[in-house]
Amino acid sequence: MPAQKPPARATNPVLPGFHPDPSICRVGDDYYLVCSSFEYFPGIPVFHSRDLVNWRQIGNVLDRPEQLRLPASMPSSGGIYAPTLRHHNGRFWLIVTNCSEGGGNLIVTATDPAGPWSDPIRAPGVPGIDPDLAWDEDGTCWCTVAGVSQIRIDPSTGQTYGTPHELWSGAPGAKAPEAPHLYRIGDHWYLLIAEGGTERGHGVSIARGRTPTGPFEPCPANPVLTHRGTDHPVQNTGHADLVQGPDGSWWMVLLGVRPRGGTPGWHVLGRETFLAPVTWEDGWPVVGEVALDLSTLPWPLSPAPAEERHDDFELNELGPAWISVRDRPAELCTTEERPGWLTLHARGGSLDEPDVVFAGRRQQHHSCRARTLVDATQGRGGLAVRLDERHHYVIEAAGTEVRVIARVGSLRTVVAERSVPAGPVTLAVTLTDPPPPHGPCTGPDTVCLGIEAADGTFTQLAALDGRYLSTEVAGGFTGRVIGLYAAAGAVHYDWFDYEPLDD
Ligand code: 6LW
Repeated sequence: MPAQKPPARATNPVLPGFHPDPSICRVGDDYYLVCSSFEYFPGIPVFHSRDLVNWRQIGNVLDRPEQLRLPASMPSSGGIYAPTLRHHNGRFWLIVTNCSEGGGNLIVTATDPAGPWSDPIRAPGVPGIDPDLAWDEDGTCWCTVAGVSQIRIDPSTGQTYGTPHELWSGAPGAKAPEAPHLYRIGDHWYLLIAEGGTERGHGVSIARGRTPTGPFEPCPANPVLTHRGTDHPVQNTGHADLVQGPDGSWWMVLLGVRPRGGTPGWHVLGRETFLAPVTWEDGWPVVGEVALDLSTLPWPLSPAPAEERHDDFELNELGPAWISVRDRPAELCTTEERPGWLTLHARGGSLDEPDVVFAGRRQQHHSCRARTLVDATQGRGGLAVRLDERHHYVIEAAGTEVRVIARVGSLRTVVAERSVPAGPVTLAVTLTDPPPPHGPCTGPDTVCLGIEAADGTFTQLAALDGRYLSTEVAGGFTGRVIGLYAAAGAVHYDWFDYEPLDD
């Protein structure tokens, strides 16, 4: 890895914000990583890095409607779960479960991970979620799934052979043995799994055997990684994948969360991707600290890639970080109708509907500000902090009226209303630490929603407790996404700006 100018940051999480279930592979000096995307379209973000710390999104695997159709009825946290990315025989292979109706396990391939990826090959004989692909020395491919069981597969056709074979399910009695990955390392085959559930009990365990089909002997030090019952600032650590660097070093990517506030601790950015060093002792991996500060890594880091934080909507297409709920029909979400503006046409009645026309980006910093200039003279829409269709705060414009609406579970309330002059208005949301004093009941953050005058003066209309937009309250597998939507008519956005205030 050549020396380059110092990076802007060397910190965990290496992919902050809603980036769960990381799967990684390396080709030469290049690492590629993918994550789950659930109800969002395009699906499965793909990242590239040379140093495992600075990642740049190079595309999305499922970015064509023919590859991913999520039904209108699908609730949040359905859809695309837990991909595995591998490189074999000069191609990238990705297997993933579409947990929505009519979905199932799918395989796609590409020669360039930036795309295009093939149309999906269905693999109906794969017996569960969290599928993994691993190739034996003779080219036989094994697909291993949560549970943990395994079946032989031809990944080029999706055809499976024989009946599923139980492998090893982690600690006796531990819940949710899942996220298996199978590797040939030295003289052994290693079966890495997550167990204990994706909440505070999450952990990573490993077993080894002489063949890819077992039998598997558990590592005496299992779980090789867990933060359960600790004060570590990163919790829920699990769902991991291993990778070896070109220098022979080993690394683990894993998911974790950063709970904030009083008890029980609320995480609002979803499950994020972290990096940990791995060493080997007696043929078993030893996972190092999941450190927030990665500046002691043993190699020169790449410069941090420029991030998409301001969008003037001057291009025909939205960049790869933009995600929509369920789908993004070109006629409902376009930068071509009014050049230099993003136009959204409403389909459902509000952000409470699973088929809302929405485009946003992941909230990646605990403290941040998002703003947009909206023209809602022909419709109703605005700026949202969205966890799911039942948990979101919005500041919405319609003609000369601006309203703040809070949706929390089955409650929906207009929190504030204000008249504004006719014409475009700047809507703003600022997310910050809750004001002191802090105690056991303090929430994770405060969400301030308001309008900004032409001279930059901010008028706050509401300050809401962020706990109601946390996974501990809402449930599910995603994290906050901040974005734009249309609830009625046509709504035009001149620009969108996302600005980190800390981290
Ligand atoms: C995924 C499972 C998990 O299928 O959560 O944390 C599920 N791990 O492996 C959804 O991401």
